Amino acid sequence: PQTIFLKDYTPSDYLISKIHLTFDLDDTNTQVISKMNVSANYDFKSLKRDLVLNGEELTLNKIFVDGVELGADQYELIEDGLVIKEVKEEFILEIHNTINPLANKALDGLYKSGSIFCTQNEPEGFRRITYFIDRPDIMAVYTTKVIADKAKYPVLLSNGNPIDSGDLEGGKHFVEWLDPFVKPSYLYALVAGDLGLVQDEFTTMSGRKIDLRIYVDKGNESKCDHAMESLKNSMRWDEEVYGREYDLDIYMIVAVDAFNMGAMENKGLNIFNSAYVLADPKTATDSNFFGVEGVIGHEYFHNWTGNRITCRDWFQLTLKEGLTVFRDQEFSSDMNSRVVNRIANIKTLKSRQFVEDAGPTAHPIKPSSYIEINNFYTMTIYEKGSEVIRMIHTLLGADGFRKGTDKYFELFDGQAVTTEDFIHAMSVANDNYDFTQFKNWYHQAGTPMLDIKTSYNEAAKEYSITVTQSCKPTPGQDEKKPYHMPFGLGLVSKDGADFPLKLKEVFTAQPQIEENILHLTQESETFTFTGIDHEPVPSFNRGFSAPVNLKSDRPLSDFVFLMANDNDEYNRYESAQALAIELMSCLVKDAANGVPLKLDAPFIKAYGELIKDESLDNSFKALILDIPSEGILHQAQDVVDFENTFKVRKFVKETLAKTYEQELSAIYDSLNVDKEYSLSPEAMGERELKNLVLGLLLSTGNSKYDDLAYEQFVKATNMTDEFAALTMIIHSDSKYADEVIEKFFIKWKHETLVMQKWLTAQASARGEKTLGRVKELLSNEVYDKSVPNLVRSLIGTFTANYTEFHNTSGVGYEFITNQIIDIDKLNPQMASRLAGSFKDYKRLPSDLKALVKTSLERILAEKDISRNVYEIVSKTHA
Ligand code: B3K
Ligand code: ZN
Repeated sequence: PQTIFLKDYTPSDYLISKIHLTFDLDDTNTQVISKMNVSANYDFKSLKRDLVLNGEELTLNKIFVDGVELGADQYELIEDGLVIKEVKEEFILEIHNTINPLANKALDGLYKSGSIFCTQNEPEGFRRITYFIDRPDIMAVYTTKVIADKAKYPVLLSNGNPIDSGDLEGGKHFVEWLDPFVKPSYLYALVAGDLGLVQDEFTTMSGRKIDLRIYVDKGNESKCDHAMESLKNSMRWDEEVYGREYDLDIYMIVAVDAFNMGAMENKGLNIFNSAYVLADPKTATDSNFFGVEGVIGHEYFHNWTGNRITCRDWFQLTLKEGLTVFRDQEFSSDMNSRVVNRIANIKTLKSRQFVEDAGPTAHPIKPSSYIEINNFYTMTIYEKGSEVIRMIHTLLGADGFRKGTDKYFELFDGQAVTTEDFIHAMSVANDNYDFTQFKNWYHQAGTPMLDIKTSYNEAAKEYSITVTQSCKPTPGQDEKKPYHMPFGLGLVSKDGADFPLKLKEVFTAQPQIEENILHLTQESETFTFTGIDHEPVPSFNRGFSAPVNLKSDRPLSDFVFLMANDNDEYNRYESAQALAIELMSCLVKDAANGVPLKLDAPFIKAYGELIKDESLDNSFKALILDIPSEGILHQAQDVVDFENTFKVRKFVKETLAKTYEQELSAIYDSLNVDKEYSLSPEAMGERELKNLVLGLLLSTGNSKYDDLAYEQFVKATNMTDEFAALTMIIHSDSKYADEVIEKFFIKWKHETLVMQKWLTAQASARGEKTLGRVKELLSNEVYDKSVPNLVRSLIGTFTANYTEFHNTSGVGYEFITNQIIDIDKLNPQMASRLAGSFKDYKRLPSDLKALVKTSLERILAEKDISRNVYEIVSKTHA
């Protein structure tokens, strides 16, 4: 397979300014007619006269140029497209082709999800619908006429506004849509089905009424309230915070079950994975509700950051994704508890993006090459991309950032641009702020490490910190230049107050400190603060102002102090985590060396203080009491020790739970009261803490808590409590496990989103029988390997079940290898995500490494593996 390089980018020779599409829909034989206005992009004399169009999985029927049909010598079908020979400077190109939506299991282009026709065209799906210059810098006005059987497909949708409709012979009907805004092909969408509709209205800041529509499978209409509420909140928020008003008269969302990712921001016609639309208390957990709000917001915010201004090429993906994730995170923070949301976002970043940045597929947020662009919809492009935008926000301040986005919309509306253009707008709107060094974040991969040394000079009342930054080599990048980053700092006095920060000397033109944020720019630099009358406890990287790892010479007692006293709530959480990681990492070594495990007494005490602290918000308390995950602990290990990490985590939970059994039990009882269900942050916090506490109680091994969990399962009136109990009962291997698996199945087998949870709970259970169970579930009536959500729930979950996937017998690897090969034949994007689960290859103990090597080589030896899987597996193997 071929590698594509950013440095090879050149603008297209030809442009397409207008396109009219006609679809006559049929399961296996859909007729597509595309009529396009094509013109030279440059001085025609200098151009090659062959027009090259992309096209995949298409059957070509006819081609017309300015109304005249082309003969066989006037065009050529090539491997991935079509060449029209000897074209004119300007002409109308009409192409007739046929596609087979039912056979499309890659879920890219036009396909069927159950009985619904739908599309997914980002990044390169449009070429599976018709021949086109399928790249985001070709922006056109689209008109679509959809024709289909009226009884089977009463609802026919495309982008923009409906302009015509009517009945046709043979029981068919049509609707014609016009989207007045220019857009790239990846934002094109079409939907046809017999769908239920939920409607509402939003009045914009200029007083326009927008028709809001959510289309779902009939019967699911009652599950759309939260999505609709979230949509209206998003629209209002983007007006208030960014001054952005919605532009079309109608905004549609369609929910489908078979979808490769969360959702898609097609202009005026978002298509969503049903998991991010449908939610009611009986079937969705609190975290599902959060997910709906976040994804609805994300797709809505794309209308300005992504659609009105799009990417010039796919190397710029973070231009729209990093920025839009930042916007959706801020939206969620404004709708819910800011600190809880921030902690959740950082948890995702650390547990998933940091791992990516340290592994075989590490890449900068602006990559310089790819084999398959679908492999670059990553945690790095999205989540690290968002942290980079957040740093710009921190550097410029909220007002400066808003000036920057205003400038960005002013300069680039209606265009396909680059990350440089974005930075340019930010800079010119802020007195030409110098981002030269900051741009290293865009082209360097890897998570920077800050090594911090501190010293206190009592006589001079001065406190110094020396920060040395480094970043390990990543594939293709041996040397890294220092980053410019904002570094939140607090110097906490013994009574818990912050010392005012006053720098002794200022040595650069750029201010080095603003609002307790230091500007780090050098490989190593020392900051000295004056007027510090006793030795403070430093609180580093407050608010997680820079996405980095930290190492310092501070004693563990500092963490204990900060857990209780830091004025930065995020760092209270972070200190608890850091302390636990430190101690648990030592315990993992002890376990490996056969040393009996013993938990540090000051830690046990500090943890108890948190349990007893009634001033803490329940959600925050649940987060801070949740000890670091196995995945986080693995990051601190040179060679990953799956068994002992699992064992230590279990030991720590058990020790803490046994020590504080009474207090925990009291918390459970106080929260386990009959109350009317509510989605308020308080009510969600209560459920979260209650379920965390139940998990701790179960780890004591006392069978009375098995009964308690069972009681919660049986009595639960909402999915949060029901699913939490189900999972804990299965995971603690309680005597009720088989019974709850069966009961839950019988109760919910007709709700696919709930069955996804059921699969997840089983595939994440520890113990050797899990793999057998997972294999059995492959043939369960609710499982279907062509539906990505089901594959993620069963197979994807198993790959994150560390002890079973990495079982030393190799059976876990063998199973996943077979699944990757099998699923790749249907859905390469799904298969390549699964292939990512071998990312720890280089850090595995030698016996496991040998097994993974065999697996990787077996996949590479398969004939016809997709580019998607090839890229991930070959990079992992390299
Ligand atoms: N832009 C889409 C992602 C498309 C992924 C294609 N493999 C969803 C989003 O980020 O909003
Ligand atoms: Zn996005």
